[in-house]
Amino acid sequence: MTTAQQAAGSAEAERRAYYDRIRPLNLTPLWESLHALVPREPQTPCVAALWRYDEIRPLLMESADLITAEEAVRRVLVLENPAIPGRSSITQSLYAGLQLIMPGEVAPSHRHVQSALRFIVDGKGAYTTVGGERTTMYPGDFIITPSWAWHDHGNEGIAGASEPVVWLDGLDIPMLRFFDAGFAENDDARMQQVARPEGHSLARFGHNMVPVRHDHVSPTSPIFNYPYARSRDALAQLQRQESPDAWLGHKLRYVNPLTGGSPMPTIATNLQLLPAGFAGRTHRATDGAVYSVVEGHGTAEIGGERFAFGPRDTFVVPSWAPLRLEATAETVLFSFSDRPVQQAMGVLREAFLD
Ligand code: GTQ
Repeated sequence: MTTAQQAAGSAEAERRAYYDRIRPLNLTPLWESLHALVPREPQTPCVAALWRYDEIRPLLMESADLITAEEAVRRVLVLENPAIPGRSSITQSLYAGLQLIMPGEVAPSHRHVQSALRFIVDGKGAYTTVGGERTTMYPGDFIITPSWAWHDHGNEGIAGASEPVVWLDGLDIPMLRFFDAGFAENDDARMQQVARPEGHSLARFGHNMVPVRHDHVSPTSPIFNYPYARSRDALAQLQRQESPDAWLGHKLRYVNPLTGGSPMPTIATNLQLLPAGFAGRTHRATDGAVYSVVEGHGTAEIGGERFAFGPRDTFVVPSWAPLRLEATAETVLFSFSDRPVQQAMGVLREAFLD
């Protein structure tokens, strides 16, 4: 050992001894962790993952034999990012789960500070009641439960048919946990009184017009069901009338008609169409995103790893992971992310590569 090495070794030993002495005082040296705390670029612990609906559906149906929606309160299989098990998180900031409601069941009324979105994946004829207005669910509908709004779900069927209904829940649960700002309460009644006719919010706010006199002050959109039929129609027309973006295909974001911003203060939502044969270029963004496949087949190449997807599958793209989308058949993807929060903080970054 050289003299220089000996000197370095004893300096290191002195430092360790010093760290040992300051630890009982709840002190730690920044210089040992600075690079990890302030990384050169995002270093998410999360990984890309895909959940195949064909694999999950039988397990979801099995859960209906184990527990009722009433007893479970919400009968949901949580989609956990495989790299951070036990945290009920699909990304660091977002929660996702697949909720099942069987014909005749009720998921009782409650409210919480956490905002929720429902993206209907399978089956029709369930409803959710939000703040006294009911909406019937059809596959592909994007439905919002605003922060602190009473909500109960049920499944009474429609047009004489009744079937299990499954939707993707997206919530800002990890964000609220981060801020330690969560409150929740159960309703006295199992189901809310319906106070307004179905479709009332959409009639008032959903036609590029808003009532001249209204008292909607919440940061969440006054529209709480963005029906698939309408959104899909817009994409079909765009596909006929313009060429797709080389990175995103035909991608529309949902808006709050009162602000032009995202319908939920904490979560952005999008619907995009990839024409058959689409081979997208690579892009990345600091908002990791959750995708639900509505129609079609293709491949998501995430950080170099290829995931083949089909209808009703869910996949997650971690923050800053390069994403390239390909479609073998005409494909429609719903997605959500924490983009509005990053925009409010002025930290959102994205890059369009290739
Ligand atoms: O439907 O209210 O997936 O409160 C997680 C928490 C759904 C809901 C979830 C919830 C709900």
